[in-house]
Amino acid sequence: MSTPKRYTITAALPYTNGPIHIGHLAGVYVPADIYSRFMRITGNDVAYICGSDEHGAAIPMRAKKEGVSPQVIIDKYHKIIKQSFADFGISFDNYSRTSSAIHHETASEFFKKMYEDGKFIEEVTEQLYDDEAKQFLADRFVTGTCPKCAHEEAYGDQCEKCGSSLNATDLINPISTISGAVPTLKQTKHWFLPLDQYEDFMKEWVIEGHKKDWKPNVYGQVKSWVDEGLRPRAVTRDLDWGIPVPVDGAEGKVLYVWFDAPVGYISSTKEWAAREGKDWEPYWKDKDTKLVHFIGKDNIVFHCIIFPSMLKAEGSYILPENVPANEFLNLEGNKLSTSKNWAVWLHEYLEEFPGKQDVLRYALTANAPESKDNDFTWKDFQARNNNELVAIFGNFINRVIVLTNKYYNGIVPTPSALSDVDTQTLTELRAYPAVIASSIERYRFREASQELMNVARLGNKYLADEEPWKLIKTDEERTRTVMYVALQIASTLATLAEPFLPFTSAKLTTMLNHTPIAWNAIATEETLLAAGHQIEKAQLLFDKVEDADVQKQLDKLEATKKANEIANKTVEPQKETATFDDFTKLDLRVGTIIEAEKMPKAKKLLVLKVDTGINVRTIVSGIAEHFSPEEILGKKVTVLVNLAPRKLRGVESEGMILMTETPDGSLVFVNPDDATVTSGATIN
Ligand code: B3M
Ligand code: ZN
Repeated sequence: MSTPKRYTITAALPYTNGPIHIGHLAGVYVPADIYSRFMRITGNDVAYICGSDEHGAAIPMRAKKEGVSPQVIIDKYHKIIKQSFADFGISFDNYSRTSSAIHHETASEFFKKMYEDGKFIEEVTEQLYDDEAKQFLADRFVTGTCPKCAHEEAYGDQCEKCGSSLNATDLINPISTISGAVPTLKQTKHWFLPLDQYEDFMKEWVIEGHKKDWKPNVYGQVKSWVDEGLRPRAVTRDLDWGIPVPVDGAEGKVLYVWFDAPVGYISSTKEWAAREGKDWEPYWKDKDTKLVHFIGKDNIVFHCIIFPSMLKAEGSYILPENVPANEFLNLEGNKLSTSKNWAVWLHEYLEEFPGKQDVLRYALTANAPESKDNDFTWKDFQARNNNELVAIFGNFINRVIVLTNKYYNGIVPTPSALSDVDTQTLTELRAYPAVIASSIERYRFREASQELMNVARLGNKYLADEEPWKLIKTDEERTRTVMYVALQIASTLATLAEPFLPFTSAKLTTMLNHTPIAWNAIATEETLLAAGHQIEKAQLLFDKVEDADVQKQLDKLEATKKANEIANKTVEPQKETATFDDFTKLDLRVGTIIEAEKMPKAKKLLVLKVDTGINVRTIVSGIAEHFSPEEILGKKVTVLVNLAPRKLRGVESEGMILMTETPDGSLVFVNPDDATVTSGATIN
């Protein structure tokens, strides 16, 4: 067993401007939780740290939109997010919040230390200003075209498409997200972190120092930015929501959210250590501590360049050992989006799939966007559950527990001499802790989850080959040995599953009625589950996800898509001005459809007989894909009766029936909603 180490493991602080969804779990929190749980159960000293990120523009923007204070927003979503993490077994040692006093104090001290050590450049520069809103524009208060990748919705501090860190004045064609106005330039003082002075540090620490052990998607991104040349970054803002800048001459200014938020990891550690009666400093200052940041790819620049430069500048902190950022998860082929409600929200998932936290943890891990963006589909979710968790893992465990209760009243049987197959199977079993550990230690959680499933496959195959349910009829002694070996595999699964499937591991531990063998002992311990031990009755670990469950989710997303179409429907611009004379030329009447039939060989056309009050006339209308002839008989409609007649597929059409359409493109008649109006009534 390797020498125990101290790990400070952080997971990106979620903004409290909305709930969290499957993308957050897949990208950051499940991998970080697997890593933290694994490090804990293999004997290391772990601080798994997180908290709510409660400053930044997104929060006051949402508060203004909802007509409440930012405090109302952060209190609401801090509570929802914290509960979601707990519901999914995300085992933080501490989940704090950056609105806390200990964080304001820690972030202020951090800034002041750097300020007093002369690590900032104090400069008056021209910044974007919204003359209507009377506010400087930075971060999400301004969008424009990214100068690096031409993404048209880049923010003032970062482009989410290419991840580049930006100054608001870099944006091409900036627009205020407050008023929509084109910003002007106005002078203001800020304190800048001179990142250009940290290029050599970055080259030595990352470009040379982490070439081999950082994930290619992370290393490559950092190298490209360092190669491009680093520029000073303002670490203060002209805002009223955030941590006041703790130096003279900074009235009305707050710390930039990406200066204060990473320091939130430190303040959350301090809060935890105080509660646990520990010293926090070794977790952030002892050179033997391993600091690992779990983030999404859009946070790479902040965790690999800006925050490490701050730590280096402050001078007393360790630097991250690794930043295993994941790429993005998409949902059914589209980018996850809070604003478009295109997401599977964790709190809603649990309402619709109660007790299936581990199923989602497993499906998201098995399909995690570790090296490229990946797509979550409900079909894959169903397959992972039904074909792997139910059919392999659950089936194996259920057979072992049921048969042990049936044959031996739940007592682990005493084996006779092991056969070659038994020995081979147990040898394979004992190799898995090291195999899975190796994948986890290299941040390959997809691979690790499949190795875990291979342990269940090993057990399933062993039982299927040995068929104890038949053997019991002819060879009781051999059956005892087979069931003993199967129970060793089941016990090992309880241990190895814990980081991935904590709820399942707990259920299995209850069924086996024993503390699972320690991860590091499986390879060498002679007995994993002792003969004579009493296990409990079987309980189902997993049940099937039905097609109807999947369809319900797909229908929900379809409804979201339609709602977005309605919300985003662009309204046709007004036509050029018509005079009153132009209007009086149009003769609009109420008409009644008295006959209707399909136009032969023309799928879009219906031939109608319409009583216009003046006469009954034929009108050909392109509504056959929206209405059947039967359903429109007797309908009162609006008719333009003096439109010049024209032949359509050989049929003379004398007029036009006025229609409009719904956001999803269905046609609707424009008709009088008063039944007493008669055909021929003029419409003015
Ligand atoms: N609040 C999460 C995000 O960018 C951001 C992480 C902060 S970690 C210090 O979505
Ligand atoms: Zn860009």
